[in-house]
Amino acid sequence: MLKKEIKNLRDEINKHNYNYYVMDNPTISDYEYDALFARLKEIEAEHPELVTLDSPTQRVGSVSTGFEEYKHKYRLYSLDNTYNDDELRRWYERVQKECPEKVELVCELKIDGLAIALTYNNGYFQTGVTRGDGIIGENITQNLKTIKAIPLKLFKECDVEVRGEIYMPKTSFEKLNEESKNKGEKIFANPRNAAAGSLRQLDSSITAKRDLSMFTYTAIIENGDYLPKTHWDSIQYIKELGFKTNPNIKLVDDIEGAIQFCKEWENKRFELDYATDGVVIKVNRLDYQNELGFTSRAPKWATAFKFPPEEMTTKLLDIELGVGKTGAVTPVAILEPVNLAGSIVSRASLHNFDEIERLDVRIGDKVLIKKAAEIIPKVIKVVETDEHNDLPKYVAPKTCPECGSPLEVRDGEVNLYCANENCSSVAKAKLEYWVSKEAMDIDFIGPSVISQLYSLNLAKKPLDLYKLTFDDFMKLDLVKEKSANNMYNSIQQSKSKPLTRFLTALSIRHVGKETADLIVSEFPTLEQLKNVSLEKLAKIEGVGEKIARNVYDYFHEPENIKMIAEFESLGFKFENNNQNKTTELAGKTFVLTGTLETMTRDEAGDKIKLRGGKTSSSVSKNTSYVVAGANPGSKLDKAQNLGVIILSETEFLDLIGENK
Ligand code: 0OW
Repeated sequence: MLKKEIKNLRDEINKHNYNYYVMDNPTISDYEYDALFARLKEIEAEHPELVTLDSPTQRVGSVSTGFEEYKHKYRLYSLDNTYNDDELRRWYERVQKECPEKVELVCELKIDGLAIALTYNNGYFQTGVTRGDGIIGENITQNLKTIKAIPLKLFKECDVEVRGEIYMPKTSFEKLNEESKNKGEKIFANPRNAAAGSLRQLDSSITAKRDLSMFTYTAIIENGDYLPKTHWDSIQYIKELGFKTNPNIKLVDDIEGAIQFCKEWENKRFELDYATDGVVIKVNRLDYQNELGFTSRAPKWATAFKFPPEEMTTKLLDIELGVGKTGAVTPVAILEPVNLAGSIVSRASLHNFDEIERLDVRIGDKVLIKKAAEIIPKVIKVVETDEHNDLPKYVAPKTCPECGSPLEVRDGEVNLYCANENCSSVAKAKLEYWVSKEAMDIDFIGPSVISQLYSLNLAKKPLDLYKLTFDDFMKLDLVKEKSANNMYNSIQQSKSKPLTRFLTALSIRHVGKETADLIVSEFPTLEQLKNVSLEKLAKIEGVGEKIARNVYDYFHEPENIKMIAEFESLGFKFENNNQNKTTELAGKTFVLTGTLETMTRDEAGDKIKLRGGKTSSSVSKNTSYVVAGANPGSKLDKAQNLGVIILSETEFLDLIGENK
């Protein structure tokens, strides 16, 4: 009897949650809902053995010490962006070229939230993971359970992995910020940050109060009762499973229909109660998606159209000067805080002093700012006012704000540079860059620690970091044993970071992460980097003369040679996966088509590159091999027409000597 009552209560409450949080259609009053919930909790308290995985009481309530890393079973890709109709049409032409029939498209609003992946076994919610870098995310299952748009049990008992976007409704975001302001707590700049901050709470009962929701847009069905043939059908299936999907989705015949959809929602989106920053356009047929495949970071069968940034006017309160790691002194506009495209903005870029001259912008002016591609906003122009002419014209600085040295113009550059290569600001900027995520990614060492190490004369340049002892860190304010240990260890451990990170961290002009990756994939050891010729560097696709010259000169500068030798004597060993690069496939070009059983196309590509081969996305008479997996597409026909050698997956594995 009791078992029956508890099951009825559970199903009843889950049904009301589904109606309210997934279908936006409440079917019970809060009072009645609370009564049911209280009764269920009461019975479960007396009979804990009757609690089930999908009981609504299991949604709240655990404090964790941290989130474990979790390797996604299937990679979460990002999206390439387009910013106007022509780019959209060009994308569609590339897509249509690969597909025999007219390509219809699905248009979805691009929710500006946090991407996550959910796995369900036999219909029960198992794990929820943040996207992370697409390969490794964080397991935040406990926090995701508190989101009622996420079903604990599906309407079908299948094994499936879904992806979607967690978001905080705008109204909830405003309310949360209001409350935080009243409590003197920090406020979030926009709903996406608020959602991210709420999901990263170690105490899931805080997450539970943050009114988060989710739109689901991808399902990977492992053993379901049905395999959709189109994205449109997969969205219907996702709904049948019990997930919330975005209602403003549209199936269109071609790119003109998609452009229409983007125009319609460019302004209509402000009526929605959730933040969107564009439209995601996807090829509808799944066999075509398979055929088109992926680049190294994003699907070729989808693209994001980004809405044009918004503009706002506000008052220019001051102009601050920043000195970067290259010594460039750049002006930053300090603004009266204003809400721009969902974010509170109080700083904007003024680029350089020529720009200030051109705009004739003066402190006290009313200025128009614009969010350019969703990063730091920029000052577009001065808004004509009566006061403008009474304000004093801005005068560019003659000396460095940090060290007082004269500023100089460098050939061909618009920026002003601090002439003093020992300028403390430049040195600190270089140290900050060294430890940053993009470079050596050293935890526990941020700008404030750098600034203290610098002013205490403990570290003036990156090399000094590796000579610091535990006791040195104990000299810093508020640093106790635990964090001194963390700081010391994370610096020491950084000695075994990959060579690409080290090359990036050296701050060679125009050599950031992407370029460093290109160079190291050709020359995977430090020895090779030090001795490679200028010509060979310039030959690397995407590097070119200018950057090759910067790299070559850097490694031939006497004090750099000395510094690098010191790094090596400190025990730097560069682990990277190209150490065992061979040349057995040198001169061979491969095209991969269809789905491989034993690896992704990315992994196959890496194996080919590791053996000195190249991959290409289209078949031509220069193609050496086409590797055809399951459901190959038009590339196979083309290979047959051109007489290119076609390999099955097994034959490919034989060729590379990996057929177990
Ligand atoms: N933010 C979204 C959204 C969407 C995936 C499928 C393969 C690559 C993108 O609303 N509606 N659809 C997709 O499709 N992705 C979306 O967002 C992702 C999260 C991370 C990168 C994209 O922004």
